[in-house]
Amino acid sequence: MGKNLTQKIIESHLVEGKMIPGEQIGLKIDQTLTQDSTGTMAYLQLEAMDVGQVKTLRSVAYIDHNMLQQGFENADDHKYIQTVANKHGIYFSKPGNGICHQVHLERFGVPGQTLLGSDSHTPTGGGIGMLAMGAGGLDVAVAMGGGTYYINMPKVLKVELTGALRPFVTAKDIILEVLRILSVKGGVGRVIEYAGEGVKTLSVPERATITNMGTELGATTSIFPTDETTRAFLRAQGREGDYIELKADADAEYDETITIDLSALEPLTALPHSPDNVKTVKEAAGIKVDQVAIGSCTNSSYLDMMRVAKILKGRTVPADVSLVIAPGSKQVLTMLAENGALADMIDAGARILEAGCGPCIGMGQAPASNAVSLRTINRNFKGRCGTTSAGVYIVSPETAAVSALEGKLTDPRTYADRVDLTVKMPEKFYVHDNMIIKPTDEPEKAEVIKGPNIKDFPVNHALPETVEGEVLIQVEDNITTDHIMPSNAKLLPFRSNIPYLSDYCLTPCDPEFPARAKALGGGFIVGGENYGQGSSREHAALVPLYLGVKGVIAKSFARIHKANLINSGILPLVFAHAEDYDKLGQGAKIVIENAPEQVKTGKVTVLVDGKPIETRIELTDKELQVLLAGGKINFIKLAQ
Ligand code: MIC
Ligand code: SF4
Repeated sequence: MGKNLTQKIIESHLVEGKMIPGEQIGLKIDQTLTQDSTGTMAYLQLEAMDVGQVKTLRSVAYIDHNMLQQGFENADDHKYIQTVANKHGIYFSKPGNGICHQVHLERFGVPGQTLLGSDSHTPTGGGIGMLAMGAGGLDVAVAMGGGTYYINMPKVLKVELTGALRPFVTAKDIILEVLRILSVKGGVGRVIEYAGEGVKTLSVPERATITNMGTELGATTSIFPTDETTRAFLRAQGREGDYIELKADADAEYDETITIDLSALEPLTALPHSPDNVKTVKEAAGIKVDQVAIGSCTNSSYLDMMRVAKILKGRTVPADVSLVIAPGSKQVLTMLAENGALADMIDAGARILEAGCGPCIGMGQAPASNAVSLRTINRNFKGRCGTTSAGVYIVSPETAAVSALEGKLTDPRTYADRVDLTVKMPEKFYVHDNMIIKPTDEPEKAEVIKGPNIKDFPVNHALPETVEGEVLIQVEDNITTDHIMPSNAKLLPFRSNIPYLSDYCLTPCDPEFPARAKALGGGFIVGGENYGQGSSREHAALVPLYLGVKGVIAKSFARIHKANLINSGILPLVFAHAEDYDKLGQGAKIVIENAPEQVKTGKVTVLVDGKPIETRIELTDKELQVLLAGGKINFIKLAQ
């Protein structure tokens, strides 16, 4: 039987386990990336583990999220990351060099290698055939130290692409269609592997848009095969030597298959407040638009920006629309500046931001109250843009640019008679890596600088015999890590300061949660389906740990968040009978007796006000050891 591409890369990196879906496998990690908002924790943990020089083929530390420096905090974090990277053999990408995923694709990604990143959109690398996964900072730190990365062997879902996109229909519309079909939970436990005749019609940045936003499906990762298009992209980056051909065997088997006819697709949009709330732009057209933001790791490539510039050229953004554009990297921005496209954008009335995440993570450009904001981003969770009452619509760059000019959500095909969107892929990208700093050859002399904003992270203790406490909060389905640990311009500067962040934990669900958790000395969280979807931020586990949270009982968990809870020694329990959710309202008293013994069996009886309910705890052997030890740091210390 032939193998699919996912199985081939997993097989060549398999350190432990068997490739049977659902079973634990250990993978060798070739490359890692971190960004600044998760990176400080990752490097504090790296230091705590005494890793010395990193053992990967390449590790890169990016600064792209916390770029507003309205106080000393972000600058302190940048300095810490730069100095710690220098000491440990890690390349450092300076603020302004671009968004980690965009830059990594341009300058570092290698087909067929594994990449682990402390950011949920690390699967962007799947656009050039990497097996690229997001994880919590601690798992990335372990991988930097040469440690194995453990996951459950995913199922492989093939998306067969047929036909070719029609003009003004884009890669963003492909992934929105996949989200419409599968939903934000549909990718859980799966790798999404693209195949079929339609693949060759897509450029590398288009493939990367699709694998990037595969994260919103809850997938472990997404991947494209490589071909002459990949080779040409790497050649244009001066890296043809990194190319290898990768594809599934002709008789490869997949666990599931869906087919998408690219020629039948239309421009799509995800309505507030979920990436799977998908409609055609035509259906939603006409809504008055207040703000349009073009950029983010999903859609900030040279090709995206050139098409936007072509739409804007010689036209004007109306008085009541604010258009902001953030190109994805220094490379993209320089090329736009050199060929005049940047001038077309500025002239049309766009506000140009530095190359970074910017509005995507609420770092500035929060819209007005009740505003409608069209964005080319990947997730539109409520409040993430910085304004809770605003509605964010996810669209392609083409739909965004046309709608910005029209002042209302508009099907971009209405411009088909006015604008020719053909953009040639450059034969040579502009390459000048002066904002990528190589680590020192003399690490023993290198000093690590930690400013006062950098505080210790909390460490749990071994799982006790009896675990007890009150239900502190009961929340609904699809709670995101943006709910659990909100991120915005005010909070991001405190990503290295867990005590400070703890006052904001779960406040979008209940502003009283932190005070209650503190007053009761901790307790339990009760969740619905897909608890913890979204970002990889381990702060969504570390902050509850700091507040004394001992367990989360939910209908199901998102992959990365569940791993982060285990790494923090917090029990991720799943209701055996979903209807028991109703018995666990706020204030219910919970007792788990003989906790370690019960956890080992995978079945945990929880006493709720004295009455038993059944829960499951699905752990690999390694995860069980970690949980019993009270988290990964304790587990590693015990092993030393
Ligand atoms: C996001 O898009 O939510 C982030 C901000 O990039 C996060 C990382 C973080 O919370 O710092 C992610 O995707 O993992
Ligand atoms: Fe940055 Fe947004 Fe991408 Fe997260 S999703 S890495 S915040 S651009």
